[in-house]
Amino acid sequence: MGLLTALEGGYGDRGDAVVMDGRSSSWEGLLGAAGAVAERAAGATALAVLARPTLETVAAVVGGLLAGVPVVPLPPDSGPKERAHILRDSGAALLAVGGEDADTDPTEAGAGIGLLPVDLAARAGAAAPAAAEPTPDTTAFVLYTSGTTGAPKGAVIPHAAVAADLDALADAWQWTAEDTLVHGLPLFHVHGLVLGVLGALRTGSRLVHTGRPTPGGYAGARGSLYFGVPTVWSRLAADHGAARELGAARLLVSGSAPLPVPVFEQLTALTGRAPIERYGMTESLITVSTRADGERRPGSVGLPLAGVRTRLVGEDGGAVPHDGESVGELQVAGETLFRGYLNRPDADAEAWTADGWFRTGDVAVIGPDGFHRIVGRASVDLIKSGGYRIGAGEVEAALRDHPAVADAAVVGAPDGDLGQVVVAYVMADGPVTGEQLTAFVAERLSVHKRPRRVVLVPELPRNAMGKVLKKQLLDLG
Ligand code: MLC
Ligand code: AMP
Repeated sequence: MGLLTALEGGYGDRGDAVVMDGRSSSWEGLLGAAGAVAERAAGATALAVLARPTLETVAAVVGGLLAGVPVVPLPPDSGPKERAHILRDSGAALLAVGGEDADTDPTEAGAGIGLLPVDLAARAGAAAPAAAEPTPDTTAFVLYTSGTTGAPKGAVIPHAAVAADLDALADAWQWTAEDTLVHGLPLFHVHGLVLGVLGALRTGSRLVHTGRPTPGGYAGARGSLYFGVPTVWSRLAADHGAARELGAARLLVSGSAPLPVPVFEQLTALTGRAPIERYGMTESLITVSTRADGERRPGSVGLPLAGVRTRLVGEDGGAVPHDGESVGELQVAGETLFRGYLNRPDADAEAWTADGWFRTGDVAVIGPDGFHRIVGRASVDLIKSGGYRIGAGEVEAALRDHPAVADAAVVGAPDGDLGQVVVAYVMADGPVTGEQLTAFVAERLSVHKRPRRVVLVPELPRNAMGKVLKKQLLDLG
């Protein structure tokens, strides 16, 4: 049996598997459409999927996985610069598109890339040879994620890591086929796609995707298990009526960024349910979580999942005690880890320790009871806004492409709604407005990477080495 045990294992008589974009698909229908994709994709180097939140996207992703072809989700709002990088770097031979994108001009996909229109009514041909079962070591995904500098890096994630992570989460959250999972997260990241789609198809729980993660959408969906990023939970906590509706749910799960303690408390008061908080990364999948049957402590992400090991390392490379006070860089090891970055031996060399642990770049504290608290990031150049990871360097490079920009420095400023917002400090040498620069970035990269605020400055503060002093910029406001 492959990765999607419930889907492949005959849940065909249990009604709707997935409700998304106002339509629904049975387990059998989804498997049929995915089988047709698998038939077309078999043998391809990689299958890129234009990842709108639609049933076609789900069928395309499942089809790629069934065929043992690496799936490369493409953010639907990514501009030409980001899209060209992902398609070129991943070596994708095919781009799966659904419904509204089916008549995309093939030249738009890029030279040598074929379009694979996804048809939900399609079924694999009767004569189709059964696809050889992908081995655990087969690449499931190449997920593009931002580093501090440069273009996004492709994290290579094997089937075995996804399976191990979903099973560990099912154990921690008592997640079963009896659940109805609800979320409205994007389908091109770990949270919305790996947990939010494959988790349902592996456990056999029904999935209701709300399109966008709005309080009203969540309240109306009547699920037992809800996923959200902290921005979603803080917007929900501000809508008392919607929040109370979620009191009927079994588990509310927050992740992708720190859940502020006041939001944890408001949510608990309004729903009668203390949220589960869990921690993860694209590269490691989810590694630490509180448990359905355990304590849920505000400000804490809980304990390592089954199969995951964690440790804290100090700046001198020495072990940091798990005393609930000492901070160190969090390093992780275990079955859920990615294999490395595609085409980036330099990034691999930085990310892995000599003894095989992955450096998360997050700074944490571990208590004597094993509970983990994430206290920040080692670099100011990785920004988390609305749960999206945004590299300051990539936004700076996009700004510098503008003819009126002499130089730019990007920081993440604290924000009550999004956690952090992207703020750009720009030295201009021509006439340009902040709105124009925001639109310029939104057109080239994914829309969520656009600066929400642009400050035109005569000079950027620098140290003696010429390095921009980002902490000083943050103090400027
Ligand atoms: C706005 N829009 C623009 C624009 N400005 N379009 C073009 N140009 C501009 N200048 C449009 C957008 O396309 C969008 O359209 C709409 O305006 C609103 O977009 P937004 O302003 O970006 O929405 P916002 O309210 O900021 O979104 C908040 C949010 C979102 C919470 C809904 O940030 C979100 O979905 N976050 C989830 C991130 C996530 O899943 N992270 C997981 C990473 S995995 P339209 O048409 O779309 O409405 C990970 C591992 C782990 O971290 O641990 O989980
Ligand atoms: P991404 O690669 O988009 O998956 O982002 C991973 C990063 O999100 C981590 O390195 C953390 O900085 C952050 N993150 C994820 N979950 C949490 C959490 N529960 N608390 C704090 N930070 C988190």
